[in-house]
Amino acid sequence: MKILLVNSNNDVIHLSHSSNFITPPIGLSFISYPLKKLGYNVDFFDGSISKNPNIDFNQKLDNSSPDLVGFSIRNTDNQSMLNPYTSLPDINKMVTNVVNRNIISVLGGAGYSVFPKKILNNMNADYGICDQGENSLPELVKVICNGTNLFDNIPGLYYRRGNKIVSNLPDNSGYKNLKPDYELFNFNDYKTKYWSASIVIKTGCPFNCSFCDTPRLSNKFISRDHEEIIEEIKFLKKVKNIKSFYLIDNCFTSPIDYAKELLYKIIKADININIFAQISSRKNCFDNELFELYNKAGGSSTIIGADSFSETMLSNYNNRNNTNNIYKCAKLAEKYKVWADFCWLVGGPGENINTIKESINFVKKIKYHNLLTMYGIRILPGSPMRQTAINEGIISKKTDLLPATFYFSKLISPNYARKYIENNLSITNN
Ligand code: B12
Ligand code: SF4
Repeated sequence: MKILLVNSNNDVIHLSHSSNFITPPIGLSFISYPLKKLGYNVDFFDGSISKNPNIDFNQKLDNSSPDLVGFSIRNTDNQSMLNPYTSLPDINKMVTNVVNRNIISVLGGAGYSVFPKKILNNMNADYGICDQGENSLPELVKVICNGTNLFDNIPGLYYRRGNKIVSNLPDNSGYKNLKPDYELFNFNDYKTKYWSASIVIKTGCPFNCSFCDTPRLSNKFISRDHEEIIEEIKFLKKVKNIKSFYLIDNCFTSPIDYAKELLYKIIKADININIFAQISSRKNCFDNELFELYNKAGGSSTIIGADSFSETMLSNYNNRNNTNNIYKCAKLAEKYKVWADFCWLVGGPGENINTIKESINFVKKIKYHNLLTMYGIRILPGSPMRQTAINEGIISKKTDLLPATFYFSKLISPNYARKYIENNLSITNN
């Protein structure tokens, strides 16, 4: 069977505000490896770096003649209330092209997994796989090849039974003992000024911030072994000449000992690379030693998780952090010359002119490289924010959240908040 894997988000054109955020399709590389190992012929197309994705994709289908196309949907939308863009209509054009050619279609990816049933239904594809796909897609391909229709044991599979879409529980076991296929794509296509490759460190999260749905994947951290990570970095440096790495981890410095040990091992391995990871500003997630190790391991930039600089808002987001910690973390970044980007949300429950003034006053006391300001909270189905929005009458229980829907505090208007912030701070809006 010939399989074509497609990175379907049209990022270069539409997510250009985050051009530093180009993401190598490592999810697909984790899927390609076992497929090739089973002897399947695997080809690749990337709509995220094509200027004419539909034309180029059509040509790819003509040349490659696949029996099955797997679409990776990383983002359903850009989560921006001010400049909204949804990727789904463009992706649907590609899926429809495949469906019309009677080629088997399978959907997957982080964005798809937020709305697995709805997207499968709307796009008329044959199958969807929610969450991790490296075991499920090869399993599905085997079942299709054998013609057994034994779908029940394929984790995360969404498929049609009669008029209904039925599903199995997903695989969220993390990335231990798994190999990515680094021959699938060319890393040079995804170079940013911060990183060229991404390495999974851990998945899941035990925190429960009200706007986030990551704990849906796992409410505890699932960490990879340090040795496995170092081997992957060494391989990419030696074979692909990659020198800068994004460490995929929602909360890299929690638990702090795991992070310090990894940084220490990177230093000891003497591989001379640059790293970029999100440093958490929560209590016990940073100290002098952490920043020193981060710096020595090649970390000269970071995003410091903050979400707000107002005590009230941090508490309203159930962030389990306070401004004192954020301040100390920012000061340490300054001391160790780590360029820090901060990202904050404006407009959550209880946001008003006073909480905004509080945040602005705080920001004036710290040094930052970029301050990424996101207005409104994209309501995600699995997040506690959905219930808050229902309670406040912003959405109902039946509201379809696939078209990007945002929460914004009724205590201040988005335009007023934006103008006030722009008049008082130098920022990057989103
Ligand atoms: C790390 C990360 C980032 C980093 C990426 C850095 C990098 N170098 O890659 C940064 C901070 C830059 C980032 C930016 C953004 N991100 Co982000 N990010 C993530 C995060 C935490 C992990 C993604 C990841 O790499 N996972 C590890 C890889 C191995 O897994 P994977 O890609 O998911 O692939 C697996 C499965 O999905 C599946 N799979 C994938 N493709 C396919 C295809 C088929 C056919 C099948 C069967 C299965 C399958 O199998 C794979 C292997 O197991 C996710 C959270 C999450 N829930 O995953 C959010 C997430 C993907 N990001 C999200 C968003 C919105 C964004 C931004 C748009 C934010 C913004 N406003 O700027 C940008 C977009 C950037 C871009 N160009 O795409 C959302 C998307 C939600 C949605 N509804 O669309 C997520 C899900 C977070 C969330 N819950 O809100 N992000
Ligand atoms: S925002 Fe970050 S820390 Fe909070 S629950 Fe989500 S992944 Fe965890």
